[in-house]
Amino acid sequence: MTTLLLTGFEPFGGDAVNPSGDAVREAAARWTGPETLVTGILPVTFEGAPAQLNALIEEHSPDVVIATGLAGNRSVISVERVAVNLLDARIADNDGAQPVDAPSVAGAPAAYFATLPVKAIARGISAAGVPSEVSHSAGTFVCNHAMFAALHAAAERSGLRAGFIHVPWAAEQAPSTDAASLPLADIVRALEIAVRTSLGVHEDLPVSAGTLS
Ligand code: PCA
Repeated sequence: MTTLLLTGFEPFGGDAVNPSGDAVREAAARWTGPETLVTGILPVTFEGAPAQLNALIEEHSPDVVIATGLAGNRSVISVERVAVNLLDARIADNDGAQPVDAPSVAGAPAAYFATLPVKAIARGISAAGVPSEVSHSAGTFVCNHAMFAALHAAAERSGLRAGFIHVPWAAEQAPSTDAASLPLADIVRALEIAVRTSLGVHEDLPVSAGTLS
């Protein structure tokens, strides 16, 4: 049985909601299989997020991991391509921890690339009418840390593929009317397309999704 682990995050930074967690819960409620979809909502803590993610991987032995989180300054669905082995927190996490210039995993490579078909995922989401792009930075906070943990696990477990998706605010919950946002239903749809594409596509598209600067 093929199993996919899809995670979102709890709220952080004083916000009451996190659209990644809401979208993951909604995607789980709508899931029709036939693959097994396991979901989890991770704490926004440097200690807890990788610990919980690794525990879910141990427990369920998924074939694919897609972790998701909020990027409140972005207006499109960002399919992350790179996780860096660096923690540099501009704000404290939900434990009050604020590491600066620490490794995500000591002794691991400087970076990992996502092992999901990031271009096919971004194209598929855009083709469904939801704006999406391939992103080359997941930041240096807890989301990058979780993505690095997932890819570190994937490097050590044969057959596991992993990646990360940042989502904008959900329009229904955006903290201000100025904040870029997408309807929650569009975010849910984007995650469903990411799940289906990750399960069905093993070689990414031979097209550029690069940037000049
Ligand atoms: N976004 C944060 C951490 C949790 C979340 O949803 C980030 O981008 O690192």
